[in-house]
Amino acid sequence: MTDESKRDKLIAAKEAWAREGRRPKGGAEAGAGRRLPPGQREVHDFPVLDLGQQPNLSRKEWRLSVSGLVERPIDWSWDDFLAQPQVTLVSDIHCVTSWSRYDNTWQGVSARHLLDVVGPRPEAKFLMLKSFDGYSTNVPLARFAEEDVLLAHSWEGRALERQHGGPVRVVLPSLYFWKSAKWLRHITVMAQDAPGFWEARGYHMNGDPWDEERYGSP
Ligand SMILES: Nc1nc2c(c(=O)[nH]1)N[C@H]1C(S)=C(S)[C@@H](COP(=O)(O)O)O[C@H]1N2
Ligand SMILES: [Mo]
Repeated sequence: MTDESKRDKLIAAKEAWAREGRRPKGGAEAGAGRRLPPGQREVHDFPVLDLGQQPNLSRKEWRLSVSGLVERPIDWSWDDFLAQPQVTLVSDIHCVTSWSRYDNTWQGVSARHLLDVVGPRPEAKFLMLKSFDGYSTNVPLARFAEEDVLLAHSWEGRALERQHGGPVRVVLPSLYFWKSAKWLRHITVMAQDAPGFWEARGYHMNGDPWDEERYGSP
């Protein structure tokens, strides 16, 4: 099979699950006050999920731009990015395909700092995250502005591997992991919500794992 047809098959399968509203069976640990959201199971490896085309970018080639409803648009090189204050944050991953991975240590630039730099306008309510592989995903500005969100360049003390989104990915722990764009390229700040890649194919617009917002928002 060609890469192209493999990718089409994968996308078709996920669209079908989204149509069926397929929902993993709730694990024994699921429930109020628990660390594991409903329908999730803990894993100890770190699965790789993407569209099958992993951009091969050096840090020199990488750039990040932010535009839309902001006071001060940016276009950062790697050096600009590294010149920002750096944070280390530990968080859990919850993937909509039902795996969760606890205690991931990430290092990079906090989303709050990025927002301070660009200054969202009062009418700004949503972001579209866009990646070097053509992927996109929408997130509420309020979620992106939470304390534990970052643009990560390292995981467990090492440069983030290409397969996990290096040079830089978003890490947004309070939503399912499809919202954490790998190979981040651009952020558009918007007043109205709009669907990203999977959201246009039946995934939930918001994606909160505690409310099991997996598929089929109106
Ligand atoms: N650019 C890009 N980011 C992406 C994806 C993708 O296909 N392209 N897949 C998403 C999905 S569905 C998941 S579950 C996570 C997987 O991240 P991982 O491969 O590091 O586990 O990345 C998300 N970010
Ligand atoms: Mo995912």
